[in-house]
Amino acid sequence: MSIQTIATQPFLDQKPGTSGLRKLVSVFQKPHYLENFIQSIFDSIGDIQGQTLILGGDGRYYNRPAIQIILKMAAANGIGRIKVGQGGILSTPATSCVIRKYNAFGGIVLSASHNPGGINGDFGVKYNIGNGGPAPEKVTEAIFERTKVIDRYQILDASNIDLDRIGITQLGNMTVEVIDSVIDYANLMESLFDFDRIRQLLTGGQFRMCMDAMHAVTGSYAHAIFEQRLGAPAGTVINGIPLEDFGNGHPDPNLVYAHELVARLFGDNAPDFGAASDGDGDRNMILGNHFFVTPSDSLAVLAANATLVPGYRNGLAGIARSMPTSAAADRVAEKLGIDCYETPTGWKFFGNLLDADKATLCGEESFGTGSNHIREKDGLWAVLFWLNILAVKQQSIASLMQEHWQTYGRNYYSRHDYEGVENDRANRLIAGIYEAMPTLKGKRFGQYEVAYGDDFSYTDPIDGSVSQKQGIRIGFTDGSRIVFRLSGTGTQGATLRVYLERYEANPPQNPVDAQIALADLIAIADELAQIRSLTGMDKPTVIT
Ligand code: VG1
Ligand code: CO
Repeated sequence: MSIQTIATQPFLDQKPGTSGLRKLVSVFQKPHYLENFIQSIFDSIGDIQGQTLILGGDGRYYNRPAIQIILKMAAANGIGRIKVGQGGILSTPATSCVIRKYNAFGGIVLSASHNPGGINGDFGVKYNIGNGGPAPEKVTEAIFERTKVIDRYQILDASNIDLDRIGITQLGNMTVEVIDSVIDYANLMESLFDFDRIRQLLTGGQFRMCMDAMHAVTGSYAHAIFEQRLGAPAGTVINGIPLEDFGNGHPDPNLVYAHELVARLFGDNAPDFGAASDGDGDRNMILGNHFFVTPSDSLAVLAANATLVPGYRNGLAGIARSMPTSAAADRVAEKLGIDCYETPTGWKFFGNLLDADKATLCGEESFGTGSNHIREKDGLWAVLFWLNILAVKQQSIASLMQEHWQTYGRNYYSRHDYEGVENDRANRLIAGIYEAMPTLKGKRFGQYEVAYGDDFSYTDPIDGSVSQKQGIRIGFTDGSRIVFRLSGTGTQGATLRVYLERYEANPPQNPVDAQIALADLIAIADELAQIRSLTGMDKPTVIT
């Protein structure tokens, strides 16, 4: 086995987005493309000689070949040991858990998360640091700078490792340990939640749940946790076999893409509880019988009820949410007398707050919720948290939400996505809002008056790093908000995200549909940004 040094040339499009580098599979398959990016990671993260790394992915197409390449490159670059998930599988939260448990130097997650997979779909690579969380911007920027000048990479000339057999193999001077993908993560979950109580709920014959793994990585974890450890009836987990193309689906747990689950929860004889997770297992959608819980409300409910759950019995140090996420959690924080932090979009911004114990729970409107148990958002953790609360309160989701809104008021909230917009058109739209911004203050739109318009900028309270241009906010005098952002995870064209929010202190007993409650703001967003005329679309592609 010899180390080969291969000459290469930079690719100029390897800038990591909101969550790692995501491209079409065909792009990653170009000669040297993956290798350049991996070598750039190894060249940018400090002294890795003899260190331990964690490696795994969401099982999408190209996962296995990519893992073999990365193992050989790691061995050639002097890494001491790699723990790799069996079959190349590790969900994003499980990777974070394993990095922390074994004090690894960092980890590589192969995933494009909620983006479609398969030979014509997307692939992705992200690097996580030693705290288990996504690399902060200064690291991803260093990696990007390196990709622009890279001229060689190192790889071991060796045969492939058997990824399916648990055990230890030598690859040159490096030890490869194939580990069970699920056990460490499942044990962590069992340490946080009252499994006995959840088991009673799931086996008592009264309560029925359905967990849609969307043929993505969560399948393995959900079977082990719900059906084996918690005794839920077989069939509780649907679409539970991970497939390389996610069964041709779009593994994004929202009302549009998780249609099978939505049909069950909004159909006849619906279960009491439904949940779905995304490609790499870090997102979650929570549904009740004929009821959708917005992720922003979900964060607020978990925070308000946290002390019912063993792992959070002693209360919360603070809450953090991304800027576009609704302020529902802020209301809870206020009542609890704890701080609520507002960060840019992307889990990497929560890492410092969690490490410094400023925040215990974190959440994003994009179906991401998590806590200080790891440093990633965590889909199944959120599902178990909800189940633990429901097991204690013995209440339906609808009545729990209704009670929550009566106590805290309701933040009507919705996100409208316009996917696949031509880049030029999207840029023109954003430029148009910028142009209008200086004259917006004081302007009236029906009953709404603009209080401020700005581009969100964040100064990390722990390390002082500044992140600018994180989304345009238009705030109104009554506290309502419209936020505009372009996605940083898509791979084709641009995705415009419009976030709409309005607060009502005394919402009616019978819940009002958010789209109706937000109708005026939806019209104002269109007037402000000329969405329909500039995108050429008369309605969003996804509404959540
Ligand atoms: C989206 C979400 C963001 C999330 C990111 C990664 O980013 O809006 O909240 O952190 O995806 O999630 P963007 O830039 O497309 O809006 V995942 O589950 O795709 O790793
Ligand atoms: Co994800």
